[in-house]
Amino acid sequence: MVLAMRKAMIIGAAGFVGSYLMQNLKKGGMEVYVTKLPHEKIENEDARIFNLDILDREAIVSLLFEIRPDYIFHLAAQSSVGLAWKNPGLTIDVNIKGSVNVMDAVRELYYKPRVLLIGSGEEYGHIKPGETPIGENNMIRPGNIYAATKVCQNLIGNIYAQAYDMELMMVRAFNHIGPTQAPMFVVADFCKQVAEIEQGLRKPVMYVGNLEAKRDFTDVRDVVRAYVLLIEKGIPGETYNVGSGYAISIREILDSIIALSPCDITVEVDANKLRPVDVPIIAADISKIRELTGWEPRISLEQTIKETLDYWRDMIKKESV
Ligand code: A2R
Repeated sequence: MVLAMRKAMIIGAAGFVGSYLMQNLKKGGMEVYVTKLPHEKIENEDARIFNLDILDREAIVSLLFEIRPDYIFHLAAQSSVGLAWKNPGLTIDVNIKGSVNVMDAVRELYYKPRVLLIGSGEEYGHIKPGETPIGENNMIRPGNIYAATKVCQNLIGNIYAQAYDMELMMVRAFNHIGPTQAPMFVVADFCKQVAEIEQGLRKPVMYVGNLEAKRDFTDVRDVVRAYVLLIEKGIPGETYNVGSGYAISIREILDSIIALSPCDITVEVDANKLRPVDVPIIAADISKIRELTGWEPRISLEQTIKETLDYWRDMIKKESV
C-alpha cells in the first residue's frame, strides 16, 4: 500500500523561521506549500509558493480549500518588538486579526487540519524572581505591544480549540537565532557590526542597547524541529514553551561575539537601541514539550553564534566587492 504524502502549509514562510521550517519539512518527506506577501521573495524549488496577506480572510479560505493541508504552521506576523512600539495598529491587525482570519478560515474546512500558532516567550512579560524558568501556567504580564498581541492570539487559539473542537496548538517560542536572521534582532545585529568592522567598513566601535537583559536563546534549527514534533503530537488547546531552558545576558552574547574577532573592539550604548520597557529576565521551562515529544535543543549557543558571525562575514564581503 502506498501512503499519501502529508501536506504541510507554512503561512508566512518568507521570514527567518520559514526557510528553516521548509527545509525540515521537505527532509521529513512532506509535500510543502508556503505563503508569502506579494513583495517578498522565496527561493526554494522544493515548495509550492503562493501570495497571501492574512488580512484577507477570503483569500485564506480559497487557498485552504485548494490545497487541503494536513498541517498548518502559522508563522505570519509583525514579529519585531521595536516596530510594535512604533506601529501598534499594524501589529494588532496582523498578529491578532490576521491570526483570527486564519483560524476562521480553518473552521470553514470540512475536515480538521492540525494547526500550530506561533507565540512568544515575551508573552510572560515581567517575570518575578523565583518564576524562572517559567512554565506555561505562569501568570502572563506582557511588557510590550508585540507580547500583548501574541497573548491575544494564544487566548483566542485556546478558545477556538475548545469551542469549535479544532486541532489548534500554541507555542511560546523564546528567542531564536541563527544565520540569515535580520539584523533588527540582537545577535544578528552584533554579528553584522563585527563583520563590518573586520571588513574596515566602520570604526571598531559596537553600538548596543540594554546589555543587562537576560534572554533564552535557541538555534532556529532546533526550534523548527520542535514545531514539527508539536504539530504531530501536541494536544489541542495546549500551549508549549520552546526554548533552551537557560537565560543568558546580552552582555555575555556580545562578549562571545567580540571574542571571535581579531579586531580590538570597544562598546558604546546607542539610545535608539534602548526600548521604553525592558523585561529583565526570561528563561523557559521546557519540561512540557520534553515530556510529550522528547525534544531538547541539540545545537550549542557557541556553534550558532559562530555560524551567524560567519554568515555575516560572507554577506559583508560579498556586498563590498
Ligand atoms: O513583515 P514582513 O514583510 O517581513 O513579512 C512577514 C510576514 N507577514 C505577513 N504575512 C502575511 N500577511 C501579513 N499581513 C503579514 N505581515 C507580515 O510574516 C514575514 O515574512 C513573516 C514572519 O516572518 P519573520 O518576521 O521573519 O518572523 P520569524 O522570525 O520567521 O518568526 C516566525 C514566527 C512569528 O510569528 C514570530 O512572531 C514568532 O515566530 O516568534
